[in-house]
Amino acid sequence: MPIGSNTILEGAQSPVSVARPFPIMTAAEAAEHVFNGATVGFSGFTPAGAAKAVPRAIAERAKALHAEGKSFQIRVLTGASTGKNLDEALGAAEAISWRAPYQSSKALRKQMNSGKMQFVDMHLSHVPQTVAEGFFGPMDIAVVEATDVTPDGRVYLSSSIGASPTYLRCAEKVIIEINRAHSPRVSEMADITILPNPPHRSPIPIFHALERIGWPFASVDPKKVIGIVETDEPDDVAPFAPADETSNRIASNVVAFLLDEMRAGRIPPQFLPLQSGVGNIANAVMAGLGESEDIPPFLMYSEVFQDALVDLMERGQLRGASATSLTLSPEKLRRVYDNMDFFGPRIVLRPQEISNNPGVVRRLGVITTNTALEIDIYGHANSTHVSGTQMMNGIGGSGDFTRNAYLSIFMCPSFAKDGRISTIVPMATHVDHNEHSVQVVITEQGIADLRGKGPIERARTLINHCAHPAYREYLTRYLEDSPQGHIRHDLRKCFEMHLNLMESGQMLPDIDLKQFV
Ligand code: 0RQ
Repeated sequence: MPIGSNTILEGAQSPVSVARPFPIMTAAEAAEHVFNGATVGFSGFTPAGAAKAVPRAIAERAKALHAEGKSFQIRVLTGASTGKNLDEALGAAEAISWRAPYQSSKALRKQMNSGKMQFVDMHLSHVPQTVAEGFFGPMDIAVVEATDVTPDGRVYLSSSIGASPTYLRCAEKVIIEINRAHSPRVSEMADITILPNPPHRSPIPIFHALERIGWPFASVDPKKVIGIVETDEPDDVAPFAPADETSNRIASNVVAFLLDEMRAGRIPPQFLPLQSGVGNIANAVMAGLGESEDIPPFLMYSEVFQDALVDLMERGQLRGASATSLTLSPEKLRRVYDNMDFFGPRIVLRPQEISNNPGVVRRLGVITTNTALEIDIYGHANSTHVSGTQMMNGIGGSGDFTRNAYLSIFMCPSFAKDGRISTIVPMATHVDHNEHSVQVVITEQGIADLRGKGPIERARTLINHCAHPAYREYLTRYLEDSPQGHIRHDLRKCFEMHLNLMESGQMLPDIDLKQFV
């Protein structure tokens, strides 16, 4: 039963190529429609399905205008991070004045951390509603990658759904990149609905990770489409590096923890759907779950379908996955496209307000695994700001899932930068996930199960099980010497390790770094 109103037309079940009434244009011609100060909504959730040729052309236009001494910057919304054709290209051209909701670009990081660009770090499930309600003002242009668009306005999206259905609906003008590098059959995975704005919402009828409730296409008013740009470019998703020893140890601790939970009856024998963050640790955890003979074949209710999951699905260890993007390296994506009869029914791609929906995550009982930069001894996790000031990527979907998890797990190595930094600290310099939402912390050192423990017990467990041994004595002393309180903190010393790092390049200047090799 479709909900919402992705219903300009209903019923088509597979892409139909028909003569298009829309003008075909070059990327440079399309870029001419983007004016200085415009708010542009691009497709893309990770590099998957990101617009490519038009953002590159906008970057070129910005560079040319800047060379003439003219101002040209735009406000950029996407589903999440993108890649070299979008964030890196526009960032290098200094063509972005304002960016939301997530990024992982070196160029943009530099600009936002030096105050040259504004960045709004958001929960990804909030993005479509925020745009639809007009909180960010009008959206001038949407640039969306698709495999096809029909004259009556069905847009068959490519390898990600993200916020594109909302951008197509809300933008005043639309440019569509038709990318032939994608299989047109990718739309068999799409399940698209747009939630109506409050108070017109009803429960989202997803009772199983693979339940479908919508349509295989997004909708656009054909009158808004100013042109089509044709491309033939794969998503620039880099393959994962082989997991290092630390990631493998974290992965085996996660597997051991989940097995213990199953044995104790706190995870049912059929298991519960999993969410996984992105990155090398997350990839190693997924691979570790697949290798364990004791973990039953499971489902994912997550936001990103990444490389390790292709193998797991082929081996039958992963029964199915709900996500919003197919973030696969070219080789893995080709394997999926070449075997659509197998993968098509097992993967559902949803808009990000559904893939990350708090109500659905809570209902399905999702077990979440995310990564942090630092976690304090009481369980507050910082996933975004190095030393509380320098933005790394953003909160992404980690908050959507963590806050509503059946079981929320945070993972990180116990140290960074060859031991100069402890990731377990007295007080987090920025809090993305607080002690109320973080239930379990896992490093390569061990597992801290914080459930049911008061603050002091949480601190002892975290220090003894997760901190690197080189930092345990300092952290224990900090805890025991701090003034009594429900939470013990010494406000004069709580950032001593961070201050040491700033001043001497090492959180504890006296420890021998050789022990971390
Ligand atoms: O530095 O890049 O110079 O080597 O931070 O750290 O350990 O390689 O971990 O790549 O998985 O990233 C939290 C950023 C972890 C990521 C974060 C340094 C470290 C290294 C990266 P180098 P690792 P990862 C759903 C989930 C938020 C969004 C999210 C993230 C670099 O997982 O962005 O969860 N999460 N989304 O050396 C200073 C510390 C440090 C540190 C690590 N305490 N201080 N530097 N580093 N800890 C997905 C989406 O939403 C799309």
